Amino acid sequence: MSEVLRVGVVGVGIMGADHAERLVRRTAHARLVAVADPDEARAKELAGQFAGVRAVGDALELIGADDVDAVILASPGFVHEEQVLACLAAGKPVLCEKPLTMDSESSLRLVRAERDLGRRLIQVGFMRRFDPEYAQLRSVLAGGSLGRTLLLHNVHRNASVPNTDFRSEMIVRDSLVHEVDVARFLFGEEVAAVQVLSPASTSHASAGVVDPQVAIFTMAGGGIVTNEVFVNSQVGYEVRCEAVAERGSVIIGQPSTGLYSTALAVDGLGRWGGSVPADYRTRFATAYDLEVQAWVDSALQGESVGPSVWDGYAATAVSTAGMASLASGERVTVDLVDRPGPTTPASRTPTKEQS
Ligand code: ISE
Repeated sequence: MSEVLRVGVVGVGIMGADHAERLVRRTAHARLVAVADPDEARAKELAGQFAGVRAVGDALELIGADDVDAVILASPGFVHEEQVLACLAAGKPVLCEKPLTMDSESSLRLVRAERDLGRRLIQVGFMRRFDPEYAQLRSVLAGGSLGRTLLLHNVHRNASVPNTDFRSEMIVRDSLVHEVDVARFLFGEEVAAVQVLSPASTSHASAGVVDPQVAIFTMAGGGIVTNEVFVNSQVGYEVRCEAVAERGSVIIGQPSTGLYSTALAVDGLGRWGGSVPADYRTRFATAYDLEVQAWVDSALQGESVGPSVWDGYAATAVSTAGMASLASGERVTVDLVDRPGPTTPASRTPTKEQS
């Protein structure tokens, strides 16, 4: 391939900075040209870490810039709708971090906007689909050797979350949404209903915040998915998934360091083991790298891969039902419109430079 995709990153928080670094150091056929954030000083600080990258304050200015071929949105979910629409209007491929938007209606507007455009430009950042273990699990299940998939059991733990302004719904919308996509990806069908249970909370959560939460999905075909999400586990980042099928089960995300490591602990006894990753950037580093590389390659080829705007909408619809269930404790049916017909692949991106 002899072309380079010139990329702009919107949002310079944890994921924006991580993607910027990835584009500069580990992504082939891509060049980071600009970063945008309303906090311009922070944008400048990030841009300053790389040669030839400029900082702008206005996301829409970055999206419309002539030297930006494609955009990664790592901004907060409540600005995604406007920014994704601007990418569609400019005809630019966009990799939008999850959640696609904050509610079903706005996600559906994006499904319809892309359909009206007539070509796929939106990829949603459900990176677990690119994780080698999840991908392998899916091919085992889809291969059919274990028979029909009946159950999934997911565990999703973060060491901690910032306590200021954190609300229980954020566990559903920002964390559980990954399990929603995993369930849809592994079963190959929609989530029909969701119930979110509120066990006793850890003393490490802020007052009034329900943490951990247990969510139960009923899939369209009748399978059940159990999910524990615990964002103040104190220990580290743990993501595991066990699939149970008619003739066997498969577990992914078990700790394996490849090393058998020993050390002397404070009590004077020897210990063996490995370490728990601190956060998702470490645990899913390979998945993020593969996700962004696949996005860049597909944008250059005028094709489209990975989770679509429909996947983003379907996940938002489950989160919307999940937040209602968190409030009521009841099982809530997921409200999804009929899926529109397929859009054609993205046409070639308009401006490219030769490498
Ligand atoms: C965060 O936004 C993520 O996407 C992480 O993968 C998840 O583990 C975390 O709980 C979310 O807040």
